[in-house]
Amino acid sequence: MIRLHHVAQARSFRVLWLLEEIGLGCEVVHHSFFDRSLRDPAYLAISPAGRVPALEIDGRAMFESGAILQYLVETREMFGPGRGERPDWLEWIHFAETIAAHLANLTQQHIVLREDHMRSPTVMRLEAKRLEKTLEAVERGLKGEYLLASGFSAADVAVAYGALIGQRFVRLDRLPGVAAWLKRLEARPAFRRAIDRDGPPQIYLRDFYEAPEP
Ligand SMILES: N[C@@H](CCC(=O)N[C@@H](CS)C(=O)NCC(=O)O)C(=O)O
Repeated sequence: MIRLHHVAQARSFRVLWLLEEIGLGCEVVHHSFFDRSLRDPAYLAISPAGRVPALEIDGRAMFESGAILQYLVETREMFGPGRGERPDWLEWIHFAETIAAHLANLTQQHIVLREDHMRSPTVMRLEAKRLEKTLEAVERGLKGEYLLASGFSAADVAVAYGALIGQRFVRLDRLPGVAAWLKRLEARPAFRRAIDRDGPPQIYLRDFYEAPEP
């Protein structure tokens, strides 16, 4: 049995979604950021920094969402790059974490730091701008309907998580290509199934987090 360790709205959604696309059944173990379960020694044995995702599969456990996506694509031979596209595919799989670094900073600023005196409006504005730049790169990089000319791939899964959460910090009005791509991906039956299994929201409770004016 494949077992995914997951927190609703976290990067583990990438793995949940790709497993649904491939059609691999899995048990989802729902964790919370607030109950210390990710710091339990048993969990640290499979995810050494206590992060999600972790995936128990093929007799071992794996951490790092990009590595897990790549492993699933390579072992199940689905949703990889087309001929000649491997460099682009790898770039996008890893660029997903460039986007996610800004999401993590914005999440910390707007959500994790609860008191106003702990937050920096400058960092909030700067990180929202830097996130927007990464999404502009996606806007320019789209090749028709998806990131790769050959069609839907795990690269869309990896990067779309960034746009999905990123739209809570950056308005997509100026990024019509990204907005249309996201809509197209959200209409996929596997995406809908993954959303149904995601669990109640526990990180992002607002539709939009505005950076304070200077
Ligand atoms: N690069 C890692 C990042 C994993 C990560 O930081 N996940 C966050 C959720 S999006 C987490 O588990 N945070 C819990 C914590 O920092 O304690 C990946 O893509 O798997």
